[in-house]
Formats: sequence, C-alpha cells, structure tokens
Amino acid sequence: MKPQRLICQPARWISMCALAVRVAKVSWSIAVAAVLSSTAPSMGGYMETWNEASAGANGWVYWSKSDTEPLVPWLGAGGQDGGYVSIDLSILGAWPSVASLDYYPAYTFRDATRSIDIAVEPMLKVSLKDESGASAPLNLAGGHLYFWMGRNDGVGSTYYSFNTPLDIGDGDWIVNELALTSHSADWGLIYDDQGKTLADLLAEPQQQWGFRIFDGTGDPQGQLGFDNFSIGPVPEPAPLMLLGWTGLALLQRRRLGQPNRA
Ligand SMILES: [Ca+2]
Repeated sequence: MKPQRLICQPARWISMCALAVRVAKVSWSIAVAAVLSSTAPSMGGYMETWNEASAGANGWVYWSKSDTEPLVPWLGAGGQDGGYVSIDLSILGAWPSVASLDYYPAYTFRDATRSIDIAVEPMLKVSLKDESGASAPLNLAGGHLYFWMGRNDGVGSTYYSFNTPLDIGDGDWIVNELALTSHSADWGLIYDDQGKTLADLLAEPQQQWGFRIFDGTGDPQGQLGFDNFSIGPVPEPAPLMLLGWTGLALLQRRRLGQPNRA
C-alpha cells in the first residue's frame, strides 16, 4: 500500500480510522472485563489476615492515650473472614502530642524479615468496615484514613504518608486497592529529623507501615475494623485478557488488509 494512494483517498482513511476507534473501544472493554473477572488474589510479600491467634497481632499496635502501645485488639471470629482487628477510635492518642490531630489506629514495625519495595510490590490491599454503633457513630471530624511508611533507626525518624485516602465501609466491608508510587508528589511528609527524602526511606530496610487519621478538626470517634492487609505485586494479566488482545490484533490485521486485496 503506497502512501500516495491513501492520500488521494480520504474516504478510505476515515473508514480505517473509524475501524481503529471501534477496535480500540472493544479492546478496552475486554481488558476492563478481564481485570474485573480476575479472581486470583494478589498474594504479596507481606500479608496479614488476622485469622490465627498465633498471628493475631504480629507486632501490630496502636497509639493509645495511655501511651503504653498495647496490642491491637484481635477478634478470633468474624471480620471479612476468620478473625480481624476492631479498634475503638476513642481510645487513640494523638501523636506527637495531645495537641496534635494526628492518630495511628494500627501499625506494625521493624519486621526484620523483609521490607516493602514498592518498585516491585506497589499494590496495597486492605478491607475496612465501619463498626460503630448508633450511639457513637463513626466521626473522623472531616479527616481521612491514610497509609504511611516510615522508620526509626535508633538515631532518628522519618515518616511519609501516601496522599490518597482509603475508603471506609458504611456497615459493609470495603476492599481498598491502592497502587503506591515512588513519586514524591504522591506522598506527604509526616516527620523527619534526619533530612531523609522519600527515596531514602523507600530504600531502607525494616520499615514501619500502618494507618493514619489526619486532616480532621477534632478527635476521631467510632469503631473501625481492619482485615486482610497485604502489599504485593500488581496481578498478572488474566489469560482472558491476553486472548482478547491477541484475537483483536488478528481481527484488526485482517480488516486492515482487506483494501489491499480489493
Ligand atoms: Ca481475617
């Protein structure tokens, strides 16, 4: 097919462009359907189901008003499945001081076995549920729940919070899926006394990570459930997606080849 011939036939260009648009629309629809139909869970390098007593806490703590950092209250039944943690937000203490409006309902730290490398494990998942009673409904005072990462290495501390807030279910469990990035613009500095950047923190071992309630105008209240927390790689494309793309590519080649044969 020679370019000059196509230039002299604008109608054929328009037809081919229309075909390309249709193929693109169908391809996108199939790709979205394949992603939604994929049932394979993302089993990342770190996962906490809170389903077993031996792993009920796994080092997870909350920052209480008594500042004694007791274990997160673990419930052996219920949740999205087989146990979970349910936290009374009214017992949270603010950090770094009572004058602050910065709360940490659940976090874990100093996992000596591994660290999060969000370059290869950027997909965060966590199930959340508002379990507040009618007498004390959930009230974050205009604030939101965020995921954060940090580290205290004994010399100093550095903490950053991912800027996209998490959704909290209203009586039902909500599965949050959040693709973390290493872009500094996507994170907000919580605290740093060593001059470390986000890149410095992400490259360090034995990070801490957890959840933060921030941006509110008062103390949070209510009961908040956490279950099935994981950080892992982005799921591989489902076989249906690959089949769909391959089939459409062949169809496109056939259709685009037809004018040459005419
Ligand atoms: Ca569970």
